[in-house]
Amino acid sequence: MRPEHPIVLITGASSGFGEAMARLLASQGCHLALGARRVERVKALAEELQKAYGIRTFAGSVDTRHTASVDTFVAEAVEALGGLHVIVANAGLASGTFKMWETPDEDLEAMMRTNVEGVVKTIRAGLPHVRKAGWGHVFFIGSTAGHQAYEGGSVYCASKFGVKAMARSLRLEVNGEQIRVTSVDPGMAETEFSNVRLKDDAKAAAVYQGVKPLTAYDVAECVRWCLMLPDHVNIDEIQVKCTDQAAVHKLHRRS
Ligand code: NDP
Ligand code: 8X3
Repeated sequence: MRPEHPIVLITGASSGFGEAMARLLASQGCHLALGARRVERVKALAEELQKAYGIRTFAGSVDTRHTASVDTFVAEAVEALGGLHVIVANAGLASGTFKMWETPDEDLEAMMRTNVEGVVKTIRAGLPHVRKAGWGHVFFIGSTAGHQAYEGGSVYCASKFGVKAMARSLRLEVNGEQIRVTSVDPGMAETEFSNVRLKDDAKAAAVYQGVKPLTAYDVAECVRWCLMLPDHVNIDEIQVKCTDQAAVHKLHRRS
């Protein structure tokens, strides 16, 4: 049965989409488990939201590339909050814009280990608790890069095509249980994403030059909407782009 105040676990809650989802879902009365490597950020956010909305929160350090780190984070969150209903496997990144044959191992491993392996590890650790609750929702955060490949994006696109495949597989695997599975797949959104990818703040700002990109809150709103729909309604995939972006390569720049 749907709980009045679902317990939601979000990875990558220290910035961008994860932080925005935490803020929006807290305002809806959800209890929150927030994780990221920059633990001081998630702790401050959890404390702020607990005070503002009277919800229960847990904040912990997690590196989703590592099984032990994920397992500990999830176990501590479940213990602190008394269960788990919703998993948002959001932690992820792009690292560089390399042609495939130029991709350094470091960037290759960062993307595949976080965007693919980290998602498996997060859901693998959390799903038994969602099953135990008997009602739940798993969110994957994919990308338009999981629908359309582009130059300089071979590994990132591969990882996000992978996310789409995992969401589709999991939906088949939990069919018959009251567990909904949604992939939210955004186009360009202004977060720390481009700063991390390009490792240069001026170049990151130029990505959004003359465009009105999605905000993190636009993406968080997609998650909120899917979650709040009645139990018999499952949104499989949402591809959401800003109006200025008709396709990965088709951007209307005003200046
Ligand atoms: P941000 O860089 O703002 O946020 C990324 C989050 O992921 C941070 O909280 C970061 O926390 C966390 N993270 C990264 N690596 C790890 C790790 N190994 N373990 C735990 N947490 C990690 O970017 P966005 O909010 O934009 O990105 C969120 C998701 O959305 C990603 O999966 C991204 O691929 C996807 N996306 C982004 C789009 C965009 O244009 N912004 C469009 C489509 C999809 P910390 O560094 O503290 O660990
Ligand atoms: C992020 C969107 O177009 O930079 O997932 O790959 S894009």
